[in-house]
Amino acid sequence: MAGKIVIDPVSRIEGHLKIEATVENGVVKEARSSGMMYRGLENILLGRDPRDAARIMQRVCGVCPTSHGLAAAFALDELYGVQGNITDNGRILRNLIQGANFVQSHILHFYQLAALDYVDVTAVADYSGSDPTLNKVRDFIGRGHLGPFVPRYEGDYRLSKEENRLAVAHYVEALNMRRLAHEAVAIFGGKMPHNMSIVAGGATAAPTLDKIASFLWKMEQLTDFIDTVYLPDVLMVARRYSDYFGIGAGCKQYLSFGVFDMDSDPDLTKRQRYLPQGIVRGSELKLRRIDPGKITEEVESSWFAANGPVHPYDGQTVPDRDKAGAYSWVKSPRYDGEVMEVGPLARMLGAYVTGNREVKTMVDGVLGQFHAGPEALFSVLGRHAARAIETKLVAERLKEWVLQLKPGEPTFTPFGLDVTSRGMGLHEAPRGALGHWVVAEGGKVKNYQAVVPTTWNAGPMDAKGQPGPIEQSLIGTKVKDEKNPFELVRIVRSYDPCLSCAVHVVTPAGEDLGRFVVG
Ligand code: NFE
Ligand code: MG
Repeated sequence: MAGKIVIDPVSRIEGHLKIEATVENGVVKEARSSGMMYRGLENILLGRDPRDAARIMQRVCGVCPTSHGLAAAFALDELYGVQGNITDNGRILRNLIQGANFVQSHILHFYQLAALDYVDVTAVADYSGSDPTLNKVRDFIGRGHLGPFVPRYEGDYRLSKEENRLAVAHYVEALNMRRLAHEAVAIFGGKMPHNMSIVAGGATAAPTLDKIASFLWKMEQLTDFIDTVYLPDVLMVARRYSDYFGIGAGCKQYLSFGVFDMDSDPDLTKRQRYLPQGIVRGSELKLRRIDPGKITEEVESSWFAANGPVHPYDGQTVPDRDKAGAYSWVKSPRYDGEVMEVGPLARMLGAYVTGNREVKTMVDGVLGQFHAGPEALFSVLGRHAARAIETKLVAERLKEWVLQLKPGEPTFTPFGLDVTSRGMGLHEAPRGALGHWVVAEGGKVKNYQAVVPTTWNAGPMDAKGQPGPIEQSLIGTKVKDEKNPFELVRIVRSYDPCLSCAVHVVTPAGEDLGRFVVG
């Protein structure tokens, strides 16, 4: 028996992703991950003042704009030659803006995007207690539509009624927590989404005592939520669905560019970062250094004019919607020709194998509860656990870092504008490794390329026939009911894909590049 499962769009992610899985005798044999929307921000930058990149590139996405602002700023730091002269205030402000966004994004992912794969909201339908939130949700779903709580995948909801109700109440509370985290970004970022503060040469916000106190207070409330709600909820789901420690492994090769600068070493590959840079292979559990020269993108299976595997400095973004054999607007990034998974799991593995004590204690604590070894991390639940642990770590660090700001001291280092040069910004977004590469001539952008976390994770097959990480995670998965493929959506969502980011490439004239039926 062979059949094809098409999920289009995969909802409760950001952007437009289509998944196709060929299933034989109940097991996925082939899988295709397709980005179904063409954008084009890299091309918008051509001919502009390079400083615009730190504003325009944030428009890639409303979920992780801080990361694009910061990746652009890192690339521009190098372009303008100030990468070794970022002040402590500038460095810390960037970390605070970025870190508060991580906290928001991870809470968003677990509750608003992923939780409903495991939590049955209909358990609230006959609620008769006094919790006002649950009463509101009961009345809402009692009107006959489940609104944001769909699609549901019947057949495998395993929490008890009480656990389901608790999780639904936390789903609503998480919205308030995300507001707090957004406000924390805006304290030093000016606004969220699309902060105005991260710029080449540092940051522009003035670190005043009232802002420091306000940021700290918000982080206190957030760490309380992470400790008492988010981490326990992830463990609750993990206990009921512990088989998902063995599902969705994927390529088992992990790449991180590192994040949260601890110094301003001019070489981004030497800079001390709180979460380290490097590659971890599941087979050896060691952190290996990265050579950024080995990063390439190719378009073998993407709707772009072919130019082979090329380094991003030489990359092009030329759409070709009629290309034979192509099936995605996402390109295929590779490191030294190899497929790499990026994201919180990659970062936590990097910290784990380099002996970060806190990470080791937390990761071993979770694995110990399930009598599992580190290989259990290469899984759907491994990704959720890594994300939750990272949220806790980052929120705790933010409370320390904000107290290191120096009110009254400079946040920004000036530079000259007439450059013919280039710059690389390697950095981590909540969803993983993010790189921006800029080439300028006579003070104007000549080329701009971004290689984005979801491009790594959701990219299609390359010329060597290697499927992308999400595709590899799907292949080999057992599907119980082809009409109700909950296993597949759980795998896809564990990556927290964002297709707005992955397909960041709009034609200036707004040309209609293709029409797709969304079924
Ligand atoms: Ni649109 Fe993004 C993050 C970036 S994902 S969310 O995190 O960069 O590819
Ligand atoms: Mg790109």
